[in-house]
Amino acid sequence: MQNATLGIGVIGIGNMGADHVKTITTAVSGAEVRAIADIDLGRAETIASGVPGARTLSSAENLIRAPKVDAVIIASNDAVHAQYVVATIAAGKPVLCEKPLAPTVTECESILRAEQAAGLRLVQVGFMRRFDPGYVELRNKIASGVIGAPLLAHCAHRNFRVRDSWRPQATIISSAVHEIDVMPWLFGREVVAVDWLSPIPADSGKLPDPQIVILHLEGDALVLAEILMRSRYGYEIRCEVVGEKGTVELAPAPRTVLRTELKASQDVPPDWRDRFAEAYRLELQSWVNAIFRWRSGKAESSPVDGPDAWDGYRAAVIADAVITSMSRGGRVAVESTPLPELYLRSRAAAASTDGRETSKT
Ligand code: ISE
Repeated sequence: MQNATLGIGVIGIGNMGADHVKTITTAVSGAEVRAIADIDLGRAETIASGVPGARTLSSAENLIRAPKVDAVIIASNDAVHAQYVVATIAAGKPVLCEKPLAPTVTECESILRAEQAAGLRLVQVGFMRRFDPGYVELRNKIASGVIGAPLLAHCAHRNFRVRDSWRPQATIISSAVHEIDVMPWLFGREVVAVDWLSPIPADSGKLPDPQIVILHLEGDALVLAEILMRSRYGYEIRCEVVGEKGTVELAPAPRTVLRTELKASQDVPPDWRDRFAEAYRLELQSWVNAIFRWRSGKAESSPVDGPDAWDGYRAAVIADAVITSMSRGGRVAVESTPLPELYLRSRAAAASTDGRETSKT
């Protein structure tokens, strides 16, 4: 690291990349954005011009190699995630890759191989819900045993709208992938099979809206996830977990209720950047803190604090099974894969110190 401030390079400056630049610049301590790369050079320059000390680099590869870049955020098109993640691992730098880690299982496997060859977990995946205070509380409540063993979850994942170019598979890889990641984490159980249902066949040429994704978890638990891509009223995420002796549910996200002129109302956000703003901030701050701890040689052997490449790979395996169910119908089994030594060690260490640091450095 050049000095006490961590230098971050951001690849891909669409909505999510720009949002990360803003959050790091205004709400994360110990880090600054020093380089930005995007195929749209004009947009990259516009964003960089608003960030003191940041400049645009001509390619993602140059950004990854740049000496002033200590750690990399990948928020580019999903199709190039794997190639940039592998290049960042080769450079020995920590990387936070937006979800999905990569759209295919094969690409995720290439990332796992690269990390294992490096002998170090360098990759964190942007499953930000694991940092959302509501989801964290949900998980703690389930773990406390207050609702008894969790039996079932009802989820709703509603996008305000999506572009006409969205294919049915994208709804799983880009949207349902969050339930696919977060539900096993909440329940502490693996997914063993999946089902996909929609009144609109995936090969009809229309977006299958609505869909139900069913995750069968170990121990006979079920997750029913409604995936709706065009709610037309806003972005909303719901989750209620039913246990043997009670239920626990995410509270509606808005913090206020407005009462005026004989009406009470709450805002519905247009998208995930609003809804999960605090989760993104905590995710980035935890990642930066973990990199500092790793650099200082403290306990952790890795600059990752949150979902790692193995979690990204498992999500891709499960998403792939959902897409198979979508195309051929019926239940599809999800094979369990033996956890490689590198990931086994980190899970054992996390189990002994469960709880996440969210304070500033
Ligand atoms: C979007 O790409 C995201 O990343 C959001 O987190 C997700 O909720 C949404 O459905 C996706 O379209």
